[in-house]
Amino acid sequence: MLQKRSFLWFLMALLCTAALWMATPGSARADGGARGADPGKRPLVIGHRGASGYLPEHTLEAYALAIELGADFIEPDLVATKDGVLIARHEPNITATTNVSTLPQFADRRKTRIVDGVSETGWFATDFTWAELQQVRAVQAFGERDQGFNGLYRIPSFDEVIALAKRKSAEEGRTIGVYPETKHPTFHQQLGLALEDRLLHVLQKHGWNHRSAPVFIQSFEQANLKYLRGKTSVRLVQLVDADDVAPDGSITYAAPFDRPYDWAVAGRTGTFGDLVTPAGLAEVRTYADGVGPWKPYLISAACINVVAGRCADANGDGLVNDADRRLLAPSAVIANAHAQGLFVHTWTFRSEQRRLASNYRGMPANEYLAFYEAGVDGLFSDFPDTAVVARTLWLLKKDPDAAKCLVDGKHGRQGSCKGLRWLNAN
Ligand SMILES: [Ca+2]
Repeated sequence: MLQKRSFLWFLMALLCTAALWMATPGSARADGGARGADPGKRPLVIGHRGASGYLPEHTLEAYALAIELGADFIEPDLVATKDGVLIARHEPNITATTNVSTLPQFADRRKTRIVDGVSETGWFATDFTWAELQQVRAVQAFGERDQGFNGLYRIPSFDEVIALAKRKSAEEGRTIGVYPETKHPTFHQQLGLALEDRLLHVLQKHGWNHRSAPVFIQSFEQANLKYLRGKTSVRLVQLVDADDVAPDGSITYAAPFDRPYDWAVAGRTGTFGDLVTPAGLAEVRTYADGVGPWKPYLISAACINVVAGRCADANGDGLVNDADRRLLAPSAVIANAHAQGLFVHTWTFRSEQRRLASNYRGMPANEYLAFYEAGVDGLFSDFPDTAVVARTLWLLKKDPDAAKCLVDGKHGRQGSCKGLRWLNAN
């Protein structure tokens, strides 16, 4: 997978594989077609904030590692600096993901701001210039993950993330795409730092502002996607959030995770859940190409033991978490989205034991297998290596010929398959 090959060689292999695919009426093609909006495609593995399970999120190093581990796309969340540069951060508030609170030169930048109706105190990207942010270094935001890389890597711009994707594409001999998210579009618009045109400007600079570019633009808000639809043909994805999952596995809603924030501002009622009903999906289809529901919308899990209306420790480890839940049957959301011609990319896959429902028996690969089997077209993972291995296992289960490719390498599939690289090539 990490071996290099020339672009020409890659192109020829791609054409041969495509030709064989078209000519083969076998199970693999039928399986691909069954997934609706993306016929013939394998599910995409999207490196969520890079390989953020291993390295501090939203750094060039985390993105590069995700690519080395086999991710098809890397995911930069975008916020704006004071001087309008789009940078990769999960939030305008950079306190939890950087060392900014420890830098004396920026002590006076600590502020309280309202983000989507919620008061937050900390250091905000919108109070720093791009040049100033070069003094800041990223840290691992998850306490249970390796803190040994804290303070080493800087914050990249979106421009640099695309440049990395292009550079690594050439090195790897495969196309690596970017999956930017407009973070808190209304917040940025209210500050005069609207993200949308800036995002398109950077894509345009790199020649990636067109339909077939390896780009998806995602947002939890709706109005900015509708605006973007009028200005670009790049594929757009409506994200669908929620607050939590009740003990019975039903999805719960509480501000600010109850509805898109632009709905709240405009006085539109309803919840995120409305967007994944058949009527909601039909609305999404008018401006977007895909939908990105939180994974419990697709397969939820209920508490095994409920005491006084709350989840109880079912596995006896003294903790109450996802390991104390049992999976419910998959919902109809994927089928309903595919019926509308929308693809489905879901999130977020994480390997820690406490995040895995009991059915997965402590094996992260089992969770990926469940969602691939349910028909997702892609998923966001903090651990893209596991997502890629699980995809190979899934392909082996679905297509008996895939095993020949795995074992025989270039001799399998009439000389067209290249072992694991064939299995994982999109
Ligand atoms: Ca437990």
